[in-house]
Amino acid sequence: MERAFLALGGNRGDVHSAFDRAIAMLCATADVRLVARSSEYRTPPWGVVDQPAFRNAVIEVATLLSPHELLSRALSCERALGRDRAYERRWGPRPIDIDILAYDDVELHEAELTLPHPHLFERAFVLVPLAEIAPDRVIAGVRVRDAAARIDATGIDKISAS
Ligand code: A4P
Ligand code: MG
Repeated sequence: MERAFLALGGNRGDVHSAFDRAIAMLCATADVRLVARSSEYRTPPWGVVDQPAFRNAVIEVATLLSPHELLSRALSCERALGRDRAYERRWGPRPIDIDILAYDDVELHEAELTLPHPHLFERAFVLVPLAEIAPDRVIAGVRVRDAAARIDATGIDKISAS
């Protein structure tokens, strides 16, 4: 099985339960298994700042799916959880967003799927939860803990489990 890291984010509705449901759907078949799940973080909106705070988390899965199969699984989970891109603007509010951060050491440069994720190292809302579960993972030659130590994580707050 290959290992992949997925970023979960959302800022509309009950995002915590959307994460639970997304993870259950992603891992509903034997070819995707949950390996690790980070805490959830309240994060200031990035990109379009005039919108509610996000909740973000990162998971690690072991999978037999190819990168494209994993992406289509992620996109169908988003749709099942009520995401409709026709009513959204880029970087705007959404109930759930699932991005593939890295898939093994695969590099892809397609519009449909870019790996590792092109904005990974610019986003504290991704690096902080990723560093919690995979500090020693090296992505594109950079150790996650080093990238996380360098980024400004102002306003990123761990949400205590209830
Ligand atoms: N795509 C290409 N590469 C990938 C990949 N590695 N993983 C394609 C997932 N998808 C990938 O995505 C557009 C297309 O990107 C997908 O159909 C897929 O084929 P999208 O989710 O429809 O577009 P988007 O989310 O509106 O744009 P983008 O650039 O993906 O936005 P992001 O990066 O998802 O940002 N602030 C905080 N604090 N927390 C957040 O989670 N999220 C966003 C959205 C903005 N600000 C945020 C957060
Ligand atoms: Mg996205």
